[in-house]
Amino acid sequence: MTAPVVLVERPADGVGLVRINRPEARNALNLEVRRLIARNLTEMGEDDATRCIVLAGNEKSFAAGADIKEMAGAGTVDMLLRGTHKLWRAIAACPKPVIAAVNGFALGGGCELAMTCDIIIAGESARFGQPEVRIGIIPGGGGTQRLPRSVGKYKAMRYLLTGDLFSATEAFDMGLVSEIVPDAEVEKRAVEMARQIADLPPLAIQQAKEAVLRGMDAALDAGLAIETRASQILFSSQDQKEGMAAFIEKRKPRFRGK
Ligand code: CO8
Repeated sequence: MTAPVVLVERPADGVGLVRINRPEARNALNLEVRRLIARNLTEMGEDDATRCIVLAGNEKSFAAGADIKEMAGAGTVDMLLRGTHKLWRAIAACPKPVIAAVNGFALGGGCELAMTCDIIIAGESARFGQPEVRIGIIPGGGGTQRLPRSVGKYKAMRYLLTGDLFSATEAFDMGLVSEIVPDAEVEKRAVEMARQIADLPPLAIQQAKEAVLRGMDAALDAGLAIETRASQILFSSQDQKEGMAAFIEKRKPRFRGK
């Protein structure tokens, strides 16, 4: 029997782990992998017990891009019918925080997948890149939009137009990576941070994520209005009362997600 191409673990403490598992293809994202990632993130997004999600690959590769062998012979209509943009949208729409644990290659669709996540923890030898132009296409999972929004036009163009790969340190210096850790500790650190987030009041976490993402696509005034509303809404939550009471009473809060 062949191993599933995506593995799912639900460790205790509100953390869900989704692992891409195609080591023989450097974790290339074929349609099945993308469908399973989208389905699992959607399910975990709706599951009250899951408060933060870690998306990981293996020690050699987070994901080496879309599966080139699967699309080499495809025509425009085939690509239209595959409708992979809907899968990317479903992944990006997950309301819970998603942490990418990146070891090895995060290339093409793999780099784009990491960029749909909210936090990127990278191993020291991780390699990022959008090498699509080298095979006659351009990024199709948001790379031409999310990379410049994350690192600025001139750094983004430098990599999008040459296809050159860049290191974890370069990614960190450009603002694409949240934290670099030794390769062997990537997943451990991602799960540790996910647990830290899972312990916090989930409504506040979700509102924070939504305010950042919606605000990034808006003018400052509109973004500030989104933040103001989200922050005011939280004053109706039990967790706000509990969090502030616990601070005043000098005790640990017990958040219920309500
Ligand atoms: N797709 C399919 N198979 C792959 C892929 C891939 N992206 N990457 C690696 N593999 C396979 C190789 O073919 C090889 O298979 P086999 O053993 O059968 O020959 C196996 O994985 C191991 O690969 P390598 O021997 O090449 O391993 P190395 O460690 O020497 O190199 C690299 C690893 C650097 C990751 C190298 O494999 C590589 O350059 N891969 C391709 C990277 C790339 O170009 N990614 C971008 C793909 S396109 C994309 O993501 C955007 C799609 C947009 C779609 C638009 C929709 C509208």
